[in-house]
Amino acid sequence: MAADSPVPSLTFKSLDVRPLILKLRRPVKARIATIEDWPMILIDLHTEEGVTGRAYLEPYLPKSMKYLVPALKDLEELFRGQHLAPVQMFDQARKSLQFVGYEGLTTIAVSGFDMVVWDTLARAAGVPLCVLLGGTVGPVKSYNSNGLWLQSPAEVAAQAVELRDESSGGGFQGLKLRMGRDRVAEDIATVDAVRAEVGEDMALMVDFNQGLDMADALMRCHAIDDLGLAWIEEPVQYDNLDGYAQLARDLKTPLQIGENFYGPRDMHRAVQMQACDLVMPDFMRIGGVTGWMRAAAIAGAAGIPVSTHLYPEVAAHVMRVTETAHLLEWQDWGEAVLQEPYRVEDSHLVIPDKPGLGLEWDEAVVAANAA
Ligand code: SMN
Ligand code: MG
Repeated sequence: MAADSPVPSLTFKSLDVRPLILKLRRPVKARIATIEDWPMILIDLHTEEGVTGRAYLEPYLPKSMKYLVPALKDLEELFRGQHLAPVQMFDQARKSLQFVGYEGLTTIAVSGFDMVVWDTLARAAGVPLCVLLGGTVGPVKSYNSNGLWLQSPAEVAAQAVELRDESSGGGFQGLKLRMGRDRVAEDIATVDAVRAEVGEDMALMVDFNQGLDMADALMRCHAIDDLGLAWIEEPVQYDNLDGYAQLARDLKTPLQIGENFYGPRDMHRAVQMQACDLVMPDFMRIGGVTGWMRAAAIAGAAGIPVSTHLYPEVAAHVMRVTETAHLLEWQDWGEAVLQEPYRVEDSHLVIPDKPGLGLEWDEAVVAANAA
């Protein structure tokens, strides 16, 4: 590499991998699971040149950290002394695990590794990640996904107002509700109650969190098909692409899937099968930044709008270079460990003008919540 390159040559030295558990302010109460403890794995990448990058994983189940931490430490062994090149490292890391399969925990570990490599490189270059990726710093349209779990219509409606007001300016312009109460009438009553509080202009998305079988999904999705919803998310199990293709054909409301795509090829398959109208990959499953860029190219070529799932900081940067960028999912469950969380203004996430992702840990919070 030329000596005056704006991206310095970096050598991988070591990885600090620290599991912790945060208490959720508004526990997840979805059809698929109840979550009160939010597991996080903080990943710090050190280079021989003294640059340190930071990223994290949020793997839902505290027990999964028992497998993910050693998997990340294995990647540390694999890359010690290597030149830092995120795309090449991504392919090498995946190939090193091909024999046991791409899906599941291996992809989650590789995705976390990929995110921290990209952050390190952007920090060394002295630019925000979105700039390194060929974009510019700017606002990213977001909706608030911080709550609206399976509670009573009145509770959800009151919380919708709270969530709307978590953005400065005129407040959030989109909210996501969770669906799948015992009776479909309760779900409809919840949407109606929220509408009555936040008005017609608020975009409302609903998420069934894979909670329905096909028979229930047909009945329930048709029952809510005229409510003017922005999308219906994951009504059935994530890998039932035949079922999704049928629902996508039958429904007027856009069908949203993607948080369970393991790598870009899963998105390719869903697009080919016309299993959805919208996609929303998750960073720990799609393959971090590298996997996102490859998946975003598929969605872009197919003309399918792309939203994000969790990891709002990484999401903000890649959305600036995503051809069919739709909406960022704002979610602040890991915010307590950040010295300076990203801000939301007028329903747009604000990318700080800092190198990389610009994340610094609050070490007191890390120490107090170590798992
Ligand atoms: C979700 C995300 C994380 C935990 C539980 C539920 C949900 C979403 O599927 O899309 O935000
Ligand atoms: Mg979801």
